[in-house]
Amino acid sequence: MKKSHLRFETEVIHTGYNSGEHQDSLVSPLYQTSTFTFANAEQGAKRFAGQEEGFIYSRLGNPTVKILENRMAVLEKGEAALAFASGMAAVSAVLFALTKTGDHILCSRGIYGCTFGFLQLLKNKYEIDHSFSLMNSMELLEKEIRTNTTCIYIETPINPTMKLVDLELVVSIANKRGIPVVVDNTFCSPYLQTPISHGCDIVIHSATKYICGHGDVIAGIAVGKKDFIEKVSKTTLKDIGGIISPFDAWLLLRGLKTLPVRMDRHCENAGKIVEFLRNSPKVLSLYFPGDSDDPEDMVIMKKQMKKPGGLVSFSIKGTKETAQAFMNHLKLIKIAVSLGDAETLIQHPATMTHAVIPREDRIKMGIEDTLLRLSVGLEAWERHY
Ligand code: LCS
Repeated sequence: MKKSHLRFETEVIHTGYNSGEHQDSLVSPLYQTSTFTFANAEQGAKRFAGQEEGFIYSRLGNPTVKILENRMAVLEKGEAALAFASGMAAVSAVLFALTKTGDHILCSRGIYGCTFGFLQLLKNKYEIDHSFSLMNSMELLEKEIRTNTTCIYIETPINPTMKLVDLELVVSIANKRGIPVVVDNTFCSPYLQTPISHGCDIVIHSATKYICGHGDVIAGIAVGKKDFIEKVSKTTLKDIGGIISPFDAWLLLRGLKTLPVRMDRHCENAGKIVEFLRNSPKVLSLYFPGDSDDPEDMVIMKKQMKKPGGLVSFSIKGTKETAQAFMNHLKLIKIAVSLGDAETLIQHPATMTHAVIPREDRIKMGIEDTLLRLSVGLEAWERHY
């Protein structure tokens, strides 16, 4: 991918689309088609053999999807990207591509519940092992990386505890050992953090969240080097088949145009909520990037994130039932999983997004029964009296 000279706010609108190639349509068209016609049998054969560029069948590529992929590659500072039917389709396709039986994956101490579930599947069915690490010092990482580690998998901020991982620290060790570093960048979007510019190899998104921004699509994205993305495209995407629909790709292209504007507003609103919660006698602890007891967190936040983001977690004084009663008393805020939508959402990780993780592991990750996660929306934060 050519280095772009445009600013992020301009790239989200223009990059990867040339109206001259599409009947001068201002907005990228929706190619809602399953297949593409060949002029003759020889052309079809050439396209299948990779001797001629062009579309074949939408599981192998589609023009609307391609525009989205090209735009995401530039926004994430990568060489190429692939879009998927869900964030989990992206996670599983990337991890399948990086591992084989006998390998080991080193993960941040805290990952999304279904990613945890997929790691269990890899372990039980294919003997691909994993372990969790705080990843907060060279010594620890040196000790925890095994001879059979073929992938380092990170969420930062971690869902839902908002703890941060120092990407440059991990990269400095992973590079020496030639181990690819995968970062799930769902919580930040490329507006707040671009892990590839810190030396990471692959970025994953649940595009369901901030990339879409409107709560009406389930989708995933993977970004990385051209060779790796091509390999995933020709193996774990093509043959497992978790492709995005052209319509969903079109909706993501629409959502992306307002990403910077939305993210600024999410961040501003989250800052107000943090101020409010910090002063509440009902709140036991607050989890927000750069706002923890750990001074290192602020250093990491400033190094790799533009702003702390739109997600706020907090634990409430009392029990699980106290937390549930609090949720039930909310009027405007909706009780729902997912995040990054216009609507402010609240969920209870211990019984919802992270319920599949056994309690003992969940507690080690910092997910107490009284923890609540708010995805701060775009509403006005002040009341109109
Ligand atoms: N990675 C992260 C960090 C996530 O938060 C999620 C979904 C995924 C991957 C999977 O993406 P999906 O397949 O759903 O597009 N996280 C959710 C959450 O926190 N609430 O509901 C879903």
